[in-house]
Amino acid sequence: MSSDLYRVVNLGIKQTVNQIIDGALDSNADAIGMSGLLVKSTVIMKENLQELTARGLDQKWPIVLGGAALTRAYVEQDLASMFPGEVRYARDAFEGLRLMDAIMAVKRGDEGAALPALRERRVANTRVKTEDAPIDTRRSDVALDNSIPNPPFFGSRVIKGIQLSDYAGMLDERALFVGQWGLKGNRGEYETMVEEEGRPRLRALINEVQSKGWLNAAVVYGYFPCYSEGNDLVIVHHEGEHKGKERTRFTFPRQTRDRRLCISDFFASKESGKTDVVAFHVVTMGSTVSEAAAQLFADNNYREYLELHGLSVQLTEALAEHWHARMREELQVKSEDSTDLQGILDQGYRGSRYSFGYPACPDLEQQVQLCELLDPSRIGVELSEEFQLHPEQSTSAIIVHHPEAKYFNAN
Ligand code: B12
Repeated sequence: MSSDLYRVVNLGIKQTVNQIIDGALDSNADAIGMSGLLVKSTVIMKENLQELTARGLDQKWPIVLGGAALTRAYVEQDLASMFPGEVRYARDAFEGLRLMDAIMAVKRGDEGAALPALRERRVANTRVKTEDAPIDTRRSDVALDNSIPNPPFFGSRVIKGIQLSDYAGMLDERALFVGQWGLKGNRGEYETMVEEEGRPRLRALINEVQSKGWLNAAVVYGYFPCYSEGNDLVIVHHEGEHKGKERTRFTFPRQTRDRRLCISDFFASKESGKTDVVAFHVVTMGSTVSEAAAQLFADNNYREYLELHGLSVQLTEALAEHWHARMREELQVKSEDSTDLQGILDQGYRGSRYSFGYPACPDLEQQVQLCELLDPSRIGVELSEEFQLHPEQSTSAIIVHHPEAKYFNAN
């Protein structure tokens, strides 16, 4: 299959719809592509399409959308039904290219040329609207007789200057090489690429970022007394005049099917009279590496940008994994850990580390309570109005010790 050559004018991240329209007009674009990584971007995509329509520009450019936050159904059913122009979803860059070929064929007026059909709505949405249904707060069958570990302290602590050698062992090479750097091939080819390109480049890049002092790994973490109440997890004060009284609460969604799991079920209930313990952390690689990556991007050094950005985000994950392991050690449950890295990456340990925005706790807004408890500004991390952490190379989590706690989808 052959493709035309396309010039991509990269406008950069967090552009307003007006900047996108101006960019498309300035460069006389044939199509507009937008990428959405976080839930919030699904709303922004919709608003952008509405704005294009309001300005009478909906027929001017076909729109191609992609990114982890979007799904084919959302783009080709929900968005397509409100956008008079053409909008399509691209699962990856290759589908983006195929779409561009079709878009250009239509534009040239090639005989029989057409954009791929929109995905059809397969089943009518028969699920009862949850807003009208009473919220199910009945506990699931999660065991209640688990032991509750003793944390080494209550409250939060800040750890700075963590050495790369401490957490580099948790780096998920596959996620880096395949997911970020785009090394792909069949099994044998992939191994050769990893040996000949991936690992040598990784070693060189790690030496470079270390010698330049770009990595400033830091963590803020803590343990808090708590109990569950229905779908809520209630955090209580551990000291002072309000000791034992409610400090803040998180509300988690409950599955409507399967085991009807809800994160709060993993904690001792109010009625049990027991006090349980929950942990949280925020980890960051610091802002220097973010700025270095942004500079490469601004200088049009895309390959270097892709490599540095990819490494820095995977190191963020590695740091989160490493600190979670430290916390299991502190809670004295680490003896249950899997002995190899893949086992650890597949949650081969007691409990789980959930991040707000992930399927078991999709509500990003609850990062607010988490940040109140930990005050990550002490490691230079701020929560934006859109509940994103800055610098980008940061991640937060709620750490649950219950042996039955594993990833699940709350929908
Ligand atoms: C790496 C990663 C991170 C990294 C870096 C994130 C980053 N800014 O790059 C770190 C560890 C920092 C991170 C943190 C968080 N993350 Co994260 N993360 C991921 C992960 C595992 C991979 C994303 C990635 O880099 N993929 C590689 C790139 C190259 O792929 P891509 O972006 O999908 O793009 C490809 C295609 O989608 C397509 N494409 C994309 N856009 C476009 C556009 C066009 C026009 C076309 C043609 C194609 C196209 O082409 C690309 C190449 O194939 C995803 C899960 C996943 N598997 O996608 C979650 C994910 C993005 N993260 C998620 C969440 C919730 C978070 C946190 C909020 C968690 C938390 N509470 O801390 C934080 C937020 C951080 C912040 N600063 O606010 C959620 C987002 C959920 C949502 N729908 O909003 C995801 C989807 C995980 C999940 N399954 O729930 N994360």
